[in-house]
Amino acid sequence: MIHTKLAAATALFALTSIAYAGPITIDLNDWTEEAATSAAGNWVIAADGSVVTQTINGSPAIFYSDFNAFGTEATGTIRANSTGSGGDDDFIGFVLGYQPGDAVSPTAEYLLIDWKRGTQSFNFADVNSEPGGTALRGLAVSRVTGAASLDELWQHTTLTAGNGVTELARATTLGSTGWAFDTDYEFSFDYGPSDLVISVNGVEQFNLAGSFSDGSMGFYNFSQASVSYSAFDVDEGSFSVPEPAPLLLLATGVLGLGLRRRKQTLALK
Ligand SMILES: [Ca+2]
Repeated sequence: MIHTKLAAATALFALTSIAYAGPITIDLNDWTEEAATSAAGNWVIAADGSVVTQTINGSPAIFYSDFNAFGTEATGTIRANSTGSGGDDDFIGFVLGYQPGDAVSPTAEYLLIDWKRGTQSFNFADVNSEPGGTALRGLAVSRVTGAASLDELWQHTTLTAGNGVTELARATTLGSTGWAFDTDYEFSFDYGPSDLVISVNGVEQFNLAGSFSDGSMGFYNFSQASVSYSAFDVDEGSFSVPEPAPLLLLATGVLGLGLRRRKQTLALK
């Protein structure tokens, strides 16, 4: 009996290892766009699937990956183009732990990494007559809960109970610094169930402990046209993640394995 279980567990473990090993090509054609309102984003993907450009100065829009972010170190680049931007100064960024439908889901929970070029007060007057407020210049990590409104995403706050945005931290050196036009910013995210480290151009900006959710990584845009995003590398992260449930049940009984590191190596197509 023991031998049978061991053989089954070994076979499963081998299959799992195979599933996550080796290079996987990122093709942005396999990613998915989503927003709470129609026509919020227009994501134009380059023919080779390596870059996507969001062209609309509009409501919050997300373009999310076909892989989960836990256990990975994912690197992506943002570039806000001056051409076609109208000289605007709004939000660009990423989401982590994003699940399909989260833009409108009352049970959504994901992380928002957004970066505002200029401080600005505004009232979207979109729902519940929520008050206007100020979006601060700089880079921050926030937790989005439920179907956050435009004013909540703008201000990083909760204005109507049951959903909202809670700012967790502002960046070490970019917390009150706006992004610049026509400049490549390489973001690296090392993400696990209780840890998040984010670097920008090799400088650590966040090192957070907490309780985080798995899901896609995604590109985020709020009221900023002509922004190009790329994701060209995903590798094994530093933080362990739980085994999938069926394997965990087998492995804890037979092999004593409770944790693993997800091995993913993805390369630019
Ligand atoms: Ca704008």
